[in-house]
Amino acid sequence: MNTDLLLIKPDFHDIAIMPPIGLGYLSSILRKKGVSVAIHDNTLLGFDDKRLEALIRELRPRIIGLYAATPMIKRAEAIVQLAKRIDPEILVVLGGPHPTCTVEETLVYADAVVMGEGEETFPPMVERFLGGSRDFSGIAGCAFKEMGGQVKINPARDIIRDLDLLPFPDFEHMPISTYLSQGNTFGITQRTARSLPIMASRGCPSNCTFCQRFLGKKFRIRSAQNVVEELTHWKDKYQVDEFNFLDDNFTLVKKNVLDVCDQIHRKGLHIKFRFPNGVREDYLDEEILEALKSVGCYHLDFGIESGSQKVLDLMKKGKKLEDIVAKVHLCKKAGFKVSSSFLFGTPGETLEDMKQTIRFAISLPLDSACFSLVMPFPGTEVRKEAEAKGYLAHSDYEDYTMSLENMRPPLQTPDWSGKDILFMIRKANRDFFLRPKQIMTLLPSMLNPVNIKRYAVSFLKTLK
Ligand code: B12
Ligand code: SF4
Repeated sequence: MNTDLLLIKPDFHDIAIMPPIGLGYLSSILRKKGVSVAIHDNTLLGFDDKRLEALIRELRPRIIGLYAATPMIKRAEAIVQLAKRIDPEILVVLGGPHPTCTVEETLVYADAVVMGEGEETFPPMVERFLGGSRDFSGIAGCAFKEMGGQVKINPARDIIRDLDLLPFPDFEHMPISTYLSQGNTFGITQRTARSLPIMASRGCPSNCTFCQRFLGKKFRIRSAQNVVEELTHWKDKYQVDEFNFLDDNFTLVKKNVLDVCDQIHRKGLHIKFRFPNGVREDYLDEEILEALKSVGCYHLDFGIESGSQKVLDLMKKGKKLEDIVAKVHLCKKAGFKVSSSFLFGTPGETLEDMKQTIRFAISLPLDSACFSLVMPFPGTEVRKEAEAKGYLAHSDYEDYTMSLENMRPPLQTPDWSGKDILFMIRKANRDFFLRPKQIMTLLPSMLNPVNIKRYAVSFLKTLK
């Protein structure tokens, strides 16, 4: 079989496995242009090199496109090398958060990189390559190696302003029934594993120093009609009634949130949904909460991040502790499950600040919490600071993950070592979760068969 393009998400021990919507968008657009596309999610299918080689030999793609977040970049590089061994003429293009922020590093082994959103940049590259040229000059938003091996970085492409113009992601050519049946929820409090991801908006204007914001600072949202059309489409097609909104900052504009809720209500769509990537609690008020609750939102995930005002300011969160307390109580009163992430290890933070964070997390009526390390991802302000001050312990990207097992923390400062941080995270997990009230709150989710394997086992490891 000859395939024009094979899109791959490399394998990685992900905390949640879901259809990769970014690759899905690229596939939908390219298929409309007559390009033959296959999508292979190795986080789901877990092929070893032998099976990947067999797949590539069977599909004989002319182009391989790989998604990569930072912790999976080494695996992505290994797949590039595998592809090149099979056929050096295959064009290998990388996209996603890591390649976008490490263009030159990535072009040491890849042929080209797409920086940021790919829907407008990748199709002209594919068309040009299938037409016989490897010269991507003049295509904004990409970088590539010229024939002589020199790196050429084209100007950045403007963000996509009207997201309604995009088709829905191509779930039809993904093994959706496997995603839905393999029993994996996105977070311990999720109702069911039979859920699908959706993105209603892109971009975030906030300035958090640890965040990459690689889809841009400018916030754009699809029309409420377009979002609800997509929800209805997947519900009807796959009998799915739960959705995970992956937006960076869905609640930024109140009117948008109310419009989406109103549209769900008008269409009589019965669904459940959550925001596992987090919403900013400071934008929520009683009216928004009531609207969200009335159309099926049952869980709110926040990025409170710290219980120290000094650290919140260092992170440039733009929040006050007292407001956070008030909002968490408001959301609980409105009947939502509430959880939050907390980050340890911002440069300038002390061990005392971390203890304050643990006390703060315990003082809030949270259903769940996730304590992890600040990671100096390329492209973030934290990384620039760490490099300037000599705080970077190493750049072994496989360790830039939330999994604590055998992890070597990539940051150390005069206030703490990597070992101190790991100790604090384990202490936070023990102090927060091993309380009778918390155990009772989480027990039903922990005993849920879809969660027991993935969460209960890995959670117990974080307490050691
Ligand atoms: C859902 C999600 C997850 C899910 C699944 C990820 C997935 N992609 O399937 C889970 C929960 C597993 C997860 C885990 C992690 N995540 Co996450 N996640 C997200 C989230 C919220 C949405 C991803 C998404 O679907 N985006 C929407 C689509 C449209 O964008 P996209 O997939 O990037 O694709 C577009 C472009 O990147 C580009 N593109 C992508 N791939 C390709 C390939 C080719 C060939 C081309 C040409 C173009 C291209 O075109 C696409 C269309 O425009 C993003 C935030 C965000 N705004 O993206 C964070 C984000 C990707 N995650 C992030 C992080 C930090 C993590 C973790 C490292 C957390 C941790 N410490 O463990 C882990 C590790 C992930 C890994 N596998 O390596 C960071 C990435 C930082 C980095 N440099 O890696 C992000 C950007 C959040 C942030 N703002 O900091 N994540
Ligand atoms: S962490 Fe959230 S609020 Fe902060 S910049 Fe990133 S997406 Fe925006």
